[in-house]
Amino acid sequence: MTSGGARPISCLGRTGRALLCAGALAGGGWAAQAGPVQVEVADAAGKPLADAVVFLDSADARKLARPLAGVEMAQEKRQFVPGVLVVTAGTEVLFPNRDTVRHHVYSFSPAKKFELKLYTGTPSNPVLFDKTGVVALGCNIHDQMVGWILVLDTPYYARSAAATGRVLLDNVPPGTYTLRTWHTRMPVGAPAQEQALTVPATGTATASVRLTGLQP
Ligand SMILES: [Cu+2]
Repeated sequence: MTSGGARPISCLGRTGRALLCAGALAGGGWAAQAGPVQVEVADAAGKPLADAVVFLDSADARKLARPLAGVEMAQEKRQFVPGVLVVTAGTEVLFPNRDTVRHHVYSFSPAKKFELKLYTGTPSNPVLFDKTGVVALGCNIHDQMVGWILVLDTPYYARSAAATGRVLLDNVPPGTYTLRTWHTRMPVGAPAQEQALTVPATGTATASVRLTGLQP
């Protein structure tokens, strides 16, 4: 099961040692060896797919994830901006309304159920996203408004580029990860598609993802 004999593996073993290792990583440790991960995302037909969110999960990654600061999901011209927001668990998000009409933002998603009743301006209380998962946003007044917040438990995530479907994740420490990919065109409630990924101590890790079951 183990690979890359030269690579420090103390982090990958028993949980009792994992904390120590996360500390070493944060302090520089073998983070210096962290390398790039390149992922190509395509649809079932092999066509490059933009705007997929690719993220790397592992026990060590979870320990390094921190809440983000100053994050907003605005409403402009009766749309959520950005349409897709990626945050780490524990992040508080403000929902400023930059339109002159009132919005009434809600989510019924298991990862976060909440409601911001009819408002203009910025509600003073941010909404805390403390559970991982996909949060689908809607507005009670404007049925066409749809937004997404993807709540992750890892600092390693990025979005696939237009035209190429490529994702580059920098400074990923060596180790074994679960590479997960999510897209708004996946059926609502579907889990992110997953595959294993090993990041070697040196060189670039590469992976290709084919997302199946996408909606038009
Ligand atoms: Cu609205």
